[in-house]
Amino acid sequence: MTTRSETQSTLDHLLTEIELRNPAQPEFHQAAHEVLETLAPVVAARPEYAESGLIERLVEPERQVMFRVPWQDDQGRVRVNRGFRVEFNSALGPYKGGLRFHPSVNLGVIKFLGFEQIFKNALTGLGIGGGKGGSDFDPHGRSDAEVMRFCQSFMTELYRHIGEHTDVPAGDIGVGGREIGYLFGQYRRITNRWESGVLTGKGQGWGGSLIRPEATGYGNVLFAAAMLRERGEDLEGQTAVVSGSGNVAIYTIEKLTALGANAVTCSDSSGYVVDEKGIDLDLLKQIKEVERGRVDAYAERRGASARFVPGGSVWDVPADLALPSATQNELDENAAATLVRNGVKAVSEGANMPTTPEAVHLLQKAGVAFGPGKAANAGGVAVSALEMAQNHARTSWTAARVEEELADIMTSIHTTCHETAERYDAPGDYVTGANIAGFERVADAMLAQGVI
Ligand code: NDP
Ligand code: 2IT
Repeated sequence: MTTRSETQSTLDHLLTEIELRNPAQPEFHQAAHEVLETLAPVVAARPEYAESGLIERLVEPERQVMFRVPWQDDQGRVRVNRGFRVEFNSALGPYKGGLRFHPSVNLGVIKFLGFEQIFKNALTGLGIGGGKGGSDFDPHGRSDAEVMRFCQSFMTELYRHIGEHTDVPAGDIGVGGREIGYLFGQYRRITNRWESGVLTGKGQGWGGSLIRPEATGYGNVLFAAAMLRERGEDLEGQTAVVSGSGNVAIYTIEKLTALGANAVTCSDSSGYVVDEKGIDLDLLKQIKEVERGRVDAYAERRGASARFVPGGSVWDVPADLALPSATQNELDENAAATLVRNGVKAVSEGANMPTTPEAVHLLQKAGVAFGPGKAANAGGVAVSALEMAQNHARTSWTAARVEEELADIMTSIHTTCHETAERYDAPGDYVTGANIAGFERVADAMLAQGVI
């Protein structure tokens, strides 16, 4: 029997190998580190994992595609971006995961997101593998026509790698309903197939699921509520700080408000808004979803209760709950210390890896309930899988039915993480619970399927 400390040193050695084999990919190293540092108990208890080279296989994507995306801007100038699709693991089902369009995208960023997605998707229990893609294209300030031409060029290469039984992309940062529409239109045109299950996050009326736009934010709030329930509390009357002002942030604020909490902030890369009366969602949706504007416009139009803080850290605002919903590494150790000083009770990740490892440790040490993204934000991909199910059955479910299924899935993910953490002597540690529970599902499928 291998001891946990022997296993940990094997895992540490593997992490060094990962860094050497994947140079200049700090986000991927970070994601691998965060998972591998919690796996020693399960790998020590199940030697077949180490004997079968399972972790070495798991950290190597099954396939990585990189391609040129040429397109013409409104002035007729030719632009060139880089496209990515990392098909990380298909042991549990077709590759599934979003597409991100943001200037910071590179292979390491897509690999971190794809790696996280493997465990997240396993936690949903819905038979989906892990993948992620995107481009360093920056949609900010681009016209609709430019975004359409970019999406068409992107799909002109991507189409040959995806399919309803192969790889099913969806949205992420910079990719919402508009982009999914353009991508779907081009896929259909090139392939001459009505293959609705090839993309999720589609529009209502042509294969999209009700509640998919809301699902990530709603799901994260349900996860936060489940963590609070473990401590004998609920959301009623709690003050919440939310970062971001995109898809995830907006529907996080909507659900928090519906369940009696007061969401007082939102942000974008220009700064943050604090609104003592609680964020007015109609105004925020108008500015962000209709006008595609910046958050300072919110403060300008809202009146005396709101102010815009340029730059600045949204985590300076005192609150009971924090729900980071913008991007990776947006909540660092200093921010975590401030949150703790201000009495935060729970932090639940709507974004992927928004909390730095140092900040996670600080929060956990201070006794704050911490919901890692791969569990807390799994509601989005879960409803994507429900969209695929509806597409396969050529049917569409009511909003009430999808919301009920989403609530059941989030409860089950919470229970799984909670019980797994207890089983491995880490009560209340949702990071360990989520990593081990997701890992076991994928690892057991890989073991059963041979050396793959
Ligand atoms: P959106 O593009 O709709 O919104 C992103 C928001 O985050 C914007 O307010 C944006 O501000 C801000 N943001 C992005 N990058 C940065 C940055 N580098 N610094 C500061 N602010 C930034 O994306 P989503 O809401 O879909 O995604 C938000 C997070 O949630 C991401 O981490 C994503 O991976 C994760 N996620 C998304 C899911 C989904 O279903 N959409 C599912 C699960 C997780 P600005 O416009 O100024 O850039
Ligand atoms: O990070 C994520 O889980 C997403 N961006 C959603 C993926 C999906 O396939 O719905």
